[in-house]
Amino acid sequence: MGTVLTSVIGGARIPAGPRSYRSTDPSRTADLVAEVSLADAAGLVRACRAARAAQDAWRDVPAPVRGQVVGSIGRLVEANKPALARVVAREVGKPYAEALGEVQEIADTCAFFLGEGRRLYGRTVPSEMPDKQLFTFRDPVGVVAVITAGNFPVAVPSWYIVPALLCGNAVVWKPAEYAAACAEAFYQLFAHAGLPDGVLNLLYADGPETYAGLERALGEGLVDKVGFTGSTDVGSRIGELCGRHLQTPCLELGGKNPMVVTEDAELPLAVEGALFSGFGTAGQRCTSLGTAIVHESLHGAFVRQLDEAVRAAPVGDPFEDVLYGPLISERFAAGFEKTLGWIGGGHAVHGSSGTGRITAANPRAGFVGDPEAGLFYHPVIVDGVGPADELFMNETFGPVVGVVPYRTLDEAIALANAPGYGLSASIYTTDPAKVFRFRRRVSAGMVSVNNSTSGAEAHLPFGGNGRSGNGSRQSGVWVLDQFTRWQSMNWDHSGRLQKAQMDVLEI
Ligand code: UN1
Repeated sequence: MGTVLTSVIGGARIPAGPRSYRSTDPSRTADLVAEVSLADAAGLVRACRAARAAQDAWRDVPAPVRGQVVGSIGRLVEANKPALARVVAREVGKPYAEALGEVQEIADTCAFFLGEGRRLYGRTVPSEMPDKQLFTFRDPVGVVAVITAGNFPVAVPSWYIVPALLCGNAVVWKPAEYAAACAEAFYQLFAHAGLPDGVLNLLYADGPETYAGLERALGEGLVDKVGFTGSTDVGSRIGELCGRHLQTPCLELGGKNPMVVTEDAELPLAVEGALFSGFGTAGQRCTSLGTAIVHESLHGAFVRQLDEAVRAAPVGDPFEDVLYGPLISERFAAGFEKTLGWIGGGHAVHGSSGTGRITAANPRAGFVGDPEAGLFYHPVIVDGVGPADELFMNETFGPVVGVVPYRTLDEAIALANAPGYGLSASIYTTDPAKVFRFRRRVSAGMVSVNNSTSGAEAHLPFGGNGRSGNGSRQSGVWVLDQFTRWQSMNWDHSGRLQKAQMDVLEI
């Protein structure tokens, strides 16, 4: 009987409660990775209170010193990179090489915000009156509730938690329960870097209790900002809840990310990009490729070459050299099964020796590991999709890529925008005029040129439009506007009452 992980509120572990979740290895679902005790709504409210109490002192720690703490976190993460990556590969089935990259993304984020602690600039602004000076200051918002998914169980949390802490906020973090061991390891590294108790609270809970707790905490004025990464449906519920309390959350939701391949594109490059972003991470990135929109002159060759590339790519055990491993958990597998049901009679299916679960009875060439033991799925290419198909219109979160031919660039852009998401979009072309027309007209927070839809760098604004989010952006300096509020100050040293707009100097 192993230890049951419990939440940490105000620096102390809370006792295990009656409900727990068993997080298993998706490559060997019979193997337990962590058992985690689930807190209830009242636990989340208590965590927010502890955060509120701790934030008071943390906000007064000078920002460069908070930056030093962030720097220590980054160094600890670097020093423990292989160990943390192993937990990620084991618990969510991400290939180990990708997991190392994910851990690197935390270190990169810390490196960026270490320096930001010495900036956090405000401005001095001239006044319209003499002997008066205007200033702006960035202040922390207060308590930030962070709710994250398990497909990037450590990098994406760091995009919220690191800048939120640097800005002087306290955080209550609710990780995905199916990535509890990743969350625990991440928390341990942060706790050892010298954060005062209560500045980062870790709350293991399921969705319904989190929502109920958040509703109460917002009602009691205990939460000042919500950061959420997850599905569009849950994101819109969280957005509604925050709106009732006049808050704008930071929402990073789904994607149905298009790749346009123009008639002048370098085809092998486009095929390589489609393979990586469509099937890498088993298609479980919010930036994964949804649909390849390919000029009719290249369409046949593109499908053929992608089909060949997919068939040659090894799939299986994430600790081997594979393109992708299992789906993250039974819940993700069930969601993907539903998606596969969208494939209809009018579609041409390529890419594999089958659709659905890979088993010994339904094998796949190049499979590494034990297909019966885990949540492994065939890679699927579905040709001939269009706006009338669910598969074209909705996020799939699994190893399936749609393909559709087009004639004119404007037709391709219309197809790219049709599903109404707006996270990441890519164009493969050698024509700069097409690049700029595409960039202007496509609805996407992130555009790639001759590069795949996934793999954003950690210091550029990250976020989407439409069904992908509410326009908020994470990462780099842009995220500072999520976790700080501007305060303006005017200081009159004239020794008399000068009235704005009324006592303006005439010359
Ligand atoms: C996500 O899937 O939630 O751009 C984030 C990428 C990664 C992050 C994906 N750096 O693909």
